[in-house]
Amino acid sequence: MTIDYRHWAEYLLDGVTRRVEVQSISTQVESFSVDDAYLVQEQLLQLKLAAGETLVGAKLGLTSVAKQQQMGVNEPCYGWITSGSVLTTNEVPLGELIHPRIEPEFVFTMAEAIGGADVTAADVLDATESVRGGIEVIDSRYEAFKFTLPDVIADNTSAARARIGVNGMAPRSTDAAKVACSFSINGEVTGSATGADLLGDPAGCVAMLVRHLHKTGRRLEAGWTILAGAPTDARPLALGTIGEAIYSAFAPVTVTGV
Ligand code: OOG
Ligand code: MG
Repeated sequence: MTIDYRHWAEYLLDGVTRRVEVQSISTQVESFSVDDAYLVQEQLLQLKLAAGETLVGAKLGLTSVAKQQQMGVNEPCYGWITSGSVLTTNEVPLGELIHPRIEPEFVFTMAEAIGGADVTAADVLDATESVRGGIEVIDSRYEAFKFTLPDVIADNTSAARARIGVNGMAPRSTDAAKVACSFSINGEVTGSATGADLLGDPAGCVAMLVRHLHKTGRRLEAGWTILAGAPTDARPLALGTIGEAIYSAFAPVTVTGV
C-alpha cells in the first residue's frame, strides 16, 4: 500500500491546530514502519516551515529507561525543534496545547555545524558551545498519549514547547554524564537522575542524533539547540502546576501552566 505522507502530516498538524487528540496512525495504516514515520515527520516539518517557522534545533526522545518504561517504547527517536516551540518566559499557555506533560532535559547549544556517519561523543563536545538544563513540554497528538515507535516519530516525538536554561557551561568544564538532575512538581520531587541515565552519556546521545541525520544528508547547524532527552519520566502540566528541574552543575529551570 502506498502511504500518503503529506496526508498524515496534515492530519497531525490538524490535531495541533484544533488542539484535539487524534487516533494513532498505526491503527489506520497497515505495517506503518519507522522509515514511513520519518517521512511523515519530514512532511510535518515542511508544513511548519511553509507556515513561517524556522528550524532552530533537534531532539532525542526515549533515551532513558525511565521514559522508555513510562511510554512502553524501548527505542530512542529523533525529532525537530522549530522556532515556535521555544518559550521566552516560564509560562506555558495551556490553551495552545492538548494534554501537555513536562520533563527535564539536558540541552546542548552547538558552536559549529556537525555531521557525519562516524561522529562520536568527543566530536560532539568539540562542536558544542555550551551544555545546560531545560524543561521540555511534550504533547502527543494521540489519544490518551498512547503510541507505537512509528507513531511517535511521525508526531515529531511529541515535541511541543521547550524552556531552555540560562548560563550554559563550557562542554569540557563539566562532565554532563555526572550532572545530577532532580525534577519536582509543586515542590515535590518526582524523579532524580544523572546525565548518565541518558544511554550512558548525553553527548553520546547527540552523536547518535548526528549519525541518524547523516542518513538523509543532514547535520546539526551552528547555534542550534539540541535536547538529549529526559532522564526522568514526564508529569502532567495543569493550570497552576509548577515544574522545576534542579541540576548539580546547571542553572535551575522552572515552568508554570497558565
Ligand atoms: C515521546 C517524547 C520523549 C524524551 O525526552 O524522552 C521525549 C513522549 O514521551 O511522548 O521527548
Ligand atoms: Mg524530551
